[in-house]
Amino acid sequence: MKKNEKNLMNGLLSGDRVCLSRLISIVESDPSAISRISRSIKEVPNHAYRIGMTGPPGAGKSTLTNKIIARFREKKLKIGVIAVDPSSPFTGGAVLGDRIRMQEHTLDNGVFIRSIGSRGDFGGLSNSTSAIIKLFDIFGMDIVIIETVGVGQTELGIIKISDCVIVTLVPESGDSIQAMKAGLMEIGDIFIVNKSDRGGAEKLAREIDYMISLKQTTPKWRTKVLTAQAENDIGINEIMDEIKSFREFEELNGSLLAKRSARKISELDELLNRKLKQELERIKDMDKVKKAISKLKDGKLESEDIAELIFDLLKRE
Ligand SMILES: Nc1nc2c(ncn2[C@@H]2O[C@H](COP(=O)(O)OP(=O)(O)O)[C@@H](O)[C@H]2O)c(=O)[nH]1
Ligand SMILES: [Mg+2]
Repeated sequence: MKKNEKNLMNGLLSGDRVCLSRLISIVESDPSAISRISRSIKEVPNHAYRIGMTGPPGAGKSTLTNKIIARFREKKLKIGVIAVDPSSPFTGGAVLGDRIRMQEHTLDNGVFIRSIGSRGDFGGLSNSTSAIIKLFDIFGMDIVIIETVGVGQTELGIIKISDCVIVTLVPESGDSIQAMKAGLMEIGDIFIVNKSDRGGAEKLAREIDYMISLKQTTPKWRTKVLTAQAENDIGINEIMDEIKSFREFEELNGSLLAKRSARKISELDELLNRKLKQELERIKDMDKVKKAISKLKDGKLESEDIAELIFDLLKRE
């Protein structure tokens, strides 16, 4: 591990926010740095409960997050927030919006908010998101909230990194069919119809509830649809209760543990993929590989043959 990283890690472990911030920048530009960092400590605590906040732009995710932070802070819990900006020209202002919405917490030492770009990676989440969550965890956060925009199938990576997914919808953001198309119906553990001051919320809530009742596969847990007015601080206590119930339910029946093990396996998968790709760069005779691949295209070789060839070349290096 690099010397400055070591110093930063010591700072992180002693609760230095500047060190946390600098380490986040390091893993943001090079997500693989997290391997070095987490190897330098005995064990990653895996203590933080991860809440994923998703839904269409403008639904009120940041406003809701802001209120949820306040409730957790009443219990003195430490919270890390990652606001993922989809870096698209259409939603370019999102990061600024998130900052403004959560501004009241920026001076609170128990809250750390970071906005990051998604760079169009799979799942709409950058590779660095998992790494940042790990840093938050080592720092001693009790809760991590990840805010992402959920607009299409490619944005559903949130489910892979969260313990609990909250889907926020609004009456005017389109009907329940829209949400279903975006794949949001499948991923929510809790649904919120926000902006209920605007009318149409009860109807949308009933529609979503009906669709859930058709899809519900876990017999014991019944996903709820709550209505809220984030801006007016209405319905927030009910949301907090629901988060608590869901967490307790999953802790008791073992699903939380199962989810977390599955996540570790998929992390291992990604890590191996990355390492293997790095290994491939060691091959000097790339011309041979390229030629073989062109034969694959015109059907003269099969993919199995090429895989064999590549592994042979690797062994020779
Ligand atoms: N009318 C109404 N507006 C709200 C409510 N909650 C949030 N908003 C507004 O909706 C806009 C988008 O909120 P924001 O939290 O940035 O949405 P995000 O893009 O999902 O994070 C902001 O102007 C908020 O003030 C609500 O309950 N009622
Ligand atoms: Mg937002």
